[in-house]
Amino acid sequence: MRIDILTIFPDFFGVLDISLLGKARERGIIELGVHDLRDYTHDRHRTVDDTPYGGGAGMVMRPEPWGEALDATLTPETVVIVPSPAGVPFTQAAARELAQEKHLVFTCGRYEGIDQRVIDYAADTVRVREISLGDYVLNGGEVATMAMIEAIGRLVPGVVGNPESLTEESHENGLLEYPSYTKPSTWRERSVPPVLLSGNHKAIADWRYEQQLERTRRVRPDLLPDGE
Ligand code: 6GU
Repeated sequence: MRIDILTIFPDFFGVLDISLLGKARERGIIELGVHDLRDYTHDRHRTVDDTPYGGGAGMVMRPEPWGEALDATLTPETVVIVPSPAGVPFTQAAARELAQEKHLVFTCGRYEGIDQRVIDYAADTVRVREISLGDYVLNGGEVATMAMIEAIGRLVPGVVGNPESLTEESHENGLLEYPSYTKPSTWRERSVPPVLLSGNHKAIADWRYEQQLERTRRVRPDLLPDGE
């Protein structure tokens, strides 16, 4: 998979050199390009924003640098991801779908957003997804892009060594994860639930499923079908 990021804060993405994604890049599974939007400006001040037509607070990103940046980056196979609090909620299902794509381009907007014509222009030629991380506001798309790349990147085939570790997590079966324990079996007078030491695989699987249900009912009842 190839991922390109368009941003006015390219330094933000230095952390993608390390950890799991860094290894995937070294192994050639994921290719990453980070591009400074200001490289596509032509004025002395490298201007990327201006006041909104119709008035109102804040600044809007001008379309010209975005147009040139997209022209230099898009291919017919690209999916453009526009991080925005006004987008469709990001989910594990969305991450799974996007992990199958060949090329993702993240457009990190700042200020009050990007001139809408940029998004409409891109949507004329490629698939565009406006995606939100949740019901709160970030200053720009950079942190949201980082979160999405981490969620998507670890689902790209070959990135995580043991693919089974991906199927037992929160959200993969529609429920929150069961609690985990490791050695020692007693720590500060707290013991590990005895069933986990029993060697009875069926009993352990049943207990873990019950824990998933109990936790989901308690903290995320919205994830359960009605009546559970
Ligand atoms: Cl994707 N972007 C911004 N700027 N704010 C957000 C968001 C995205 N998701 C939640 N808040």
